[in-house]
Amino acid sequence: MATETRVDRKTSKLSLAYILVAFTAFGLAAICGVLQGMDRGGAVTMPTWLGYYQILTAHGVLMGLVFTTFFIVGFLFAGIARTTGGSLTPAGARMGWIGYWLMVIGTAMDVVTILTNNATVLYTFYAPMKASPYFYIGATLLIVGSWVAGWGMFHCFQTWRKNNPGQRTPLIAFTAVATMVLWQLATLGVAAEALLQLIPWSFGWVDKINVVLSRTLFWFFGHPLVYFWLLPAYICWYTIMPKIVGGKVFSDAITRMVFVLFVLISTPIGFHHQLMEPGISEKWKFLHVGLTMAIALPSMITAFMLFATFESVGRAKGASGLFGWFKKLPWGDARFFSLFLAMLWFIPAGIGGIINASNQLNAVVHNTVWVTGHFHLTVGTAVAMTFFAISYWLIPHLTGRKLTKTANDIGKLQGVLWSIGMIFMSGSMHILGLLGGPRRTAGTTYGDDPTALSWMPLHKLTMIGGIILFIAAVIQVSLVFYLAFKAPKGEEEFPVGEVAEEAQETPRILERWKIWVTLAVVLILIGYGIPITDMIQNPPPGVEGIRTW
Ligand code: HAS
Ligand code: CU
Repeated sequence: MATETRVDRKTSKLSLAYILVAFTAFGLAAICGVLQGMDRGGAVTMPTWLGYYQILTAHGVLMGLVFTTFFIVGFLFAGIARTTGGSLTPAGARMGWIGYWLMVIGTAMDVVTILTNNATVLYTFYAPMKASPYFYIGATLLIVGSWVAGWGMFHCFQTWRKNNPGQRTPLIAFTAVATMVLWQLATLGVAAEALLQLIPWSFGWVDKINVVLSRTLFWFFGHPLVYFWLLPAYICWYTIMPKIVGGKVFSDAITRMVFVLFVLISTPIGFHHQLMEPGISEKWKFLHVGLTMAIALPSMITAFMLFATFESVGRAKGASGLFGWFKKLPWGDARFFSLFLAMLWFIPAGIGGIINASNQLNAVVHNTVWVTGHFHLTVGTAVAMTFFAISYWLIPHLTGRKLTKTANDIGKLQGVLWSIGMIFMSGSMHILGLLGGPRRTAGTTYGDDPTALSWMPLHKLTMIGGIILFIAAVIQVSLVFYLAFKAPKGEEEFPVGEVAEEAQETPRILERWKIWVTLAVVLILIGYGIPITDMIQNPPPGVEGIRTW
C-alpha cells in the first residue's frame, strides 16, 4: 500500500501556529468562565478592579470568536493540504500567514481593550453600549484576517481543480471551501456594522446610532457564525470519523449536498435572535423562522448519516440485531470516544435550538439562562469536544509525534469530565431559564427577591459544573502543549475516510460554486433586502453611546 499523504512541514507550521493560539485563548477564556460561575454561585466576589461583565466579555470573545476561528482556520488548512497532495500552493500559504498575523493583531487589540476595561460590551457588542474604537477595529482585523486565510484556501482548491480537470474534488477540501464560503457571506453583515456604524460612532465622527439596524447586521453574521463553528465539526464527523471507526464515508453526494444546504440557508435566518425585538415586522420574522426550521434538516440528515456509518461498520464487523453495532465501535480510542460524546450531546443541543426557534416558545426562553445552556451544549460541547478529539491526532501529526497510550487515556478522561461538567452546568442553566432566570446578569438574587433566592441551588449546580469544566480545560490545554512539544517522536496519521462504493456518481452540479453562491445571495436578498432597506429609510430615533460599566 502506498504510504499515506502527510501534511508537509511548511503547512504543519502554519496550522500549528493557528492551533496554539486557539488553545491559549481557550485556556484564558476557561479561567474567566470558572470565575463567572463562582461569582454567580456566590462563592467569590469580583474585586473592584475586575468587573463581572468585563470577564464575561473576555470569556465570550476568547471562546466564541478567537478559539473557534483560529482552530478552524488551522484545521482547514491542514485538511486541504492533506487531501490535495500534502502541501498548500505558495500563494495559499502566504495568504495563510498574512491572515494569521492580521488575526493575531486583531485579537491583541481586543484583549487589551477588554483588560483595560474599555470594551465591556460582551461578545455580541450590542449598541448603544459603546466600546473603544480599537475594540471594533480589532474584531474587524480578526475577521479580515480570516478572509485572507479563506482566499488562500480557495486558491489551493482552484489550483487543484485546474491541475486535475474533470476529477471530483477531494471531499475534505470541498467541505473546507464550503465552510469558508459560508463565512465570507456571513461576515459581510458584521463588517458592514463595524465599518459603517460602530467605528465612525465610537470615534465620535457621528453622534448617534441606528440600534435596530446594528443588531440586525450583527445577527446577519451572528447566526451563520454558529454554522461556521459547526461545519468543521461536521467535516470531522462525515469524512474523518469513518476512517477512525474502520468504515467508509457513507455517501459523497449527500455529504456535499448537506454542506451546500448550509451555504444556502444559514444566513437569511438571523431574525430568530430578534423575535422579541420591536422594529421588525412579523412577516419577516415568520420567513426567518420557516427557514430556520429548514436549516435543521441538513442536521437531521447528518444524524441519519452518522447512524448509517456506525451501522455499516458494525455489520461489517459481524454485529447483529438493532443495536449490535454499538459494541463494535472503538471505545478505547480517545479520537473516537470524545467525538462520539460530542455527537451524542448534539442531540439535546439541536432539540433546544428548535425550541428556541419556535416563536411562542422563544417568548419563554429568550434572554434567560436557557439560551446560555443551549449554546454551551452546541458550540461548547458538540463543537468544542470535536475540536478536542481532532487535537489528539492532528497536533502530533503536525509535529511528528505520537499520541501515547497515557495521553490517549487522559484524553478520554477529559471527555468524561467535560460531559459531567456540562450535565451540571448546562442542565441547571436550562432549568433556571425555564423558571425565568435572566442571562447576562452579575447578580443572581435581584435584591433578595424570594423567587430569585429559591433558584440559588441551581446556581450552585452551575458553579459545580463550571469547576469540573475548568479542571477538564486545564487537562485539555496541558495535553495540547504536551502533544505539540513533549510527546515522543513518531507518526500519527491524519485519518481520511474513503468513500463507500456508491450506487450513482455524485451529481456534478454540487461542485458548481457559482450557482450556489448566486442562489445564497438571492436568498439573503429575499430574507434581508426589504427589512434592512426599511430600517435605513425609516430609522428609529438615533441613540447616543452609553458606558454601562
Ligand atoms: Fe442556536 C441561540 C436556534 C444550532 C449556537 N445558538 C444560540 C446562541 C448561540 C447558538 C451561541 O431560533 C446564543 C446567541 C446569543 O448570545 O444570544 N440553534 C437554533 C437551531 C439550531 C441551532 C434551530 N446554535 C446551534 C448550533 C450552535 C448554536 C449548531 C453552535 C455551534 N439558537 C437558536 C435560536 C436562538 C439560538 C432561535 C436564539 C435564542 C434567543 O432567544 O436568544 C439547529 O441548527 C439545530 C439542529 C440540530 C439537530 C440535531 C441533529 C443531531 C445530530 C447528532 C446525531 C448523533 C449521533 C450519535 C448519530 C436537528 C447531527 C448518537 C448515537 C447514539 C447511540 C444515540
Ligand atoms: Cu441562530
